Amino acid sequence: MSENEGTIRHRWWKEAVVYQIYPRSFQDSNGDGIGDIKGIVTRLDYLKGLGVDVVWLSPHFDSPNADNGYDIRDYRKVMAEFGTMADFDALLAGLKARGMRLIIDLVVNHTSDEHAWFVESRKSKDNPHRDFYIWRPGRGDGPPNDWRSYFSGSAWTLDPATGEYYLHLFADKQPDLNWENDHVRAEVYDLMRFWLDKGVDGFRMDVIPMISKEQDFPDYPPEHRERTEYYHAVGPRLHEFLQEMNREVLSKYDVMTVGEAFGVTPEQTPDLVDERRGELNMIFNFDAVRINNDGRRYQPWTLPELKAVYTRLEERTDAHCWNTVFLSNHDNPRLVSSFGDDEEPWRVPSAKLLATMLMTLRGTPFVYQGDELGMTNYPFTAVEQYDDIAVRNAWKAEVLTGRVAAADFLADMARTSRDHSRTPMQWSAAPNGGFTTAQKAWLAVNPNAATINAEAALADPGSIYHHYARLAGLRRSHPALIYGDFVDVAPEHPRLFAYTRTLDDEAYVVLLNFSRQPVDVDLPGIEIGDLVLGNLAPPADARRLAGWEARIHRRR
Ligand code: ISL
Ligand code: CA
Repeated sequence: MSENEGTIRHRWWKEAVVYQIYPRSFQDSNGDGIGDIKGIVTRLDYLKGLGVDVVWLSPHFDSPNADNGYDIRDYRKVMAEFGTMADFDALLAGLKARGMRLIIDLVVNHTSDEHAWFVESRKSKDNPHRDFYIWRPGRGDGPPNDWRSYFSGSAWTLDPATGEYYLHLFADKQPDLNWENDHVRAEVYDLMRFWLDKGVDGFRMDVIPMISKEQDFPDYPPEHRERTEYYHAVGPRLHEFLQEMNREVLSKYDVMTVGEAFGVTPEQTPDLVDERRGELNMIFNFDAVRINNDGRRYQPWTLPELKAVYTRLEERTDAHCWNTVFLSNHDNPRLVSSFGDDEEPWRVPSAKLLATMLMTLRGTPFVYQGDELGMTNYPFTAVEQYDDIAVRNAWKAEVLTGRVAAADFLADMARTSRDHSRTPMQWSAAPNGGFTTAQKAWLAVNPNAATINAEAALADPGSIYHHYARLAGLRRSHPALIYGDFVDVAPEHPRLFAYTRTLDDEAYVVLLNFSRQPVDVDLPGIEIGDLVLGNLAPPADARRLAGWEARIHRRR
């Protein structure tokens, strides 16, 4: 906050632009329809040209893919479909050679049920690995408590071998590790060292706030029955575990960490990221990305609500904390379809507007693959077209039981499904968007690849891709856009997001028109200054924004 501004410490990960790669959907190199590491290696110059500093690679580990790699069978092995350890090493070397860094996904709330630890654990009650997971006897004829899986149904599955239930907050093929067990924590720290010693630059930590569980396993408290993530994210030993992890491992390396803080409120954020606590560098707060859906149902949203999220976060995190900025990832629909306007001719300007916002809000920006092309949601119409376990399980639990009408379910999914972001990258107008030479990609390519693709974007200086590159360059060379104070100067305006970023005597005004209609900029007491970068041809009237216009001005 302003009074502490001078004390903010400069860190490479605060200055970085991070790009998320979902390897299954990025680039296939061997024609099997599945993206792979060799494919990524062929696209490193594309990333460098975009202005990427850090790549976050979604899970690349050996996995039976019940949840596309978020169910890990062997933490020290590369998924065969993605390639070999030599391929991974080549990726790391190729990134470093271009001055980029790599962070990988740390998925240690749970493993796959095919992990050797779980295979052992389920064998008998006295197996040495029994206590690596969370086993409890049932209550009456049912599970131990009322906890629900995020992929529908109970979070407990009865295992016939021993007649006990194991806990899985996600799919039944994703049993939760028992973090109370010292051996589990030691194993996790060890696998972290394995990858850090290879030279990776940090971790994105999957659902990390959920690792600690209340040991008497009570039913949900009434206030958390609906949004259970706010219960699971505040387990009693969370901070103790993270401080131990930091002491034992992270503090020994110059790395960055970002926690996927599903269920953490802005008020709780400093507990995880205040640098004096020695836990994480930053977290993903879900308030913005989930403003129009709860992960399942679509809900209408307004711009003042979205703006308020950023102000609330800003007010709760002082100079010892750092935030992230993201509005999409592999668990959410496409950026331009969710927050912009994916109808032509608004798609390009609105995608550039969103890029402007990501790169100029206060925090490390995370760009999800394909958003730099303005890729849109896929026109899904039938349940068979979806791959995601979340959709398939919810269909069974809600539609096949008659609780939700098929048409309503499909209408929600057409707006909220995770698969929108998982359709393959659109590299060119070639069949399957140039993603694969196979007849069929693992998930259908959006038919609009014929026009929305990287080849076209690279050739067009006015493309969304090149706008990202310009924004990344601007951010990199102007500390006020990184470390500067953030103030929303028109919080109530229904269509205009206008904010200042100020550091010492350098000040920017960012103006974003979130609508098709022009907006008059009337900001009493705010001098706008000179135009630095906009998404449309320079305006005739500096005080009027055209539909979806986005501008960065610099005050003298
Ligand atoms: O997208 C969701 C449900 O459809 C979220 O609830 C999501 O599961 C939650 O944000 C946690 O996400 C992470 O952990 C999951 C994995 O499926 C997601 O891909 C991952 O990002 C379990 O590992
Ligand atoms: Ca492949």
